[in-house]
Amino acid sequence: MTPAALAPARLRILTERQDEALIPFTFEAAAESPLAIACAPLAGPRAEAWLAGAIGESAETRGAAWAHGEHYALVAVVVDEAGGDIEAAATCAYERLLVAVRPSAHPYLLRIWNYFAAINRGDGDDERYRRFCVGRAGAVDGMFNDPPPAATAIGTVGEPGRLQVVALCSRAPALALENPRQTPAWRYPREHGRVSPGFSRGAVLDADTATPRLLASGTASIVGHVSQHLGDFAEQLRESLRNLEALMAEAAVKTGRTFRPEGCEALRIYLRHDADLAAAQSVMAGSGIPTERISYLRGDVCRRELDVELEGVFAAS
Ligand code: 3EB
Repeated sequence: MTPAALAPARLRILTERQDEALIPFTFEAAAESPLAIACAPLAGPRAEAWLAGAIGESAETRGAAWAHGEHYALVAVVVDEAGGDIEAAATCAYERLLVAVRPSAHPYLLRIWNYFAAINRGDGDDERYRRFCVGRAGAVDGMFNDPPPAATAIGTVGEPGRLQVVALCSRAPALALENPRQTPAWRYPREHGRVSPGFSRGAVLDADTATPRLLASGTASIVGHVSQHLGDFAEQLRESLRNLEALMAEAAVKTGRTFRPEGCEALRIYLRHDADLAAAQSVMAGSGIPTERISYLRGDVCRRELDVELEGVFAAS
């Protein structure tokens, strides 16, 4: 084996709490920490530890958290939605994020998670998710869109109050991926809002090492740019899995490595309705993804007609 093959992975994810994690995610509906995802855990692991070697410095307060490793860094911000103005909150959060990240040793944004309540409230262009997209687009720079990070945007329960943005940053860019079955989100037609959502379908990290990781963005039952299987939960989940398979195939084309469901390190499945848990578990039983790696969370998809979204990390084999 080459020395590179013996070196520890730059990034790896364990589905449990680890004190030395760069990003110690927990899933708990009522927590205040910038790294606690406010989606009720329905089944599976209640934590993800994103490990990235030794952490040089870190800090956490009620409104922000950051940590610096060698190759990767974490920046998280929580913004109060003054008067429920999600557009202004998104602009504020992304301005704060870029101010912290761009002049740092880890200026590249590779993966972003966005959480806020009542994501589908409001109609047409006034829907809160669409206003979030407008606010985000107004705050980011040219580097953000070239290419945009992999991302998730999920609705939490309760009334509008806080916008939580968590970002994985790096010294070096990742390989951004699009899904051949799906229209790039940054090219969505006008019917999906005034501003196209700024995210890539996935990213391959550490493609220069023996241990690449594929990070899949929030993936739903969308083919082209059109939502599929309205009202059919199991088929929506199967379509999301077909999108995930297509993304893995695309990652293989771009890297010359293989990505398989069995290589999944962590998967989050967001369900709009708790009652769909059993159906989700039965579909996932045939997916090849290790059951013990799957966290089922209560969360609203940003398209009101869709009931499930998944995201995850896959180690190359
Ligand atoms: C979609 O195709 C799915 O706005 O950052 C997934 C991942 C989705 C990220 C975002 C939105 C975002 O529109 C929704």
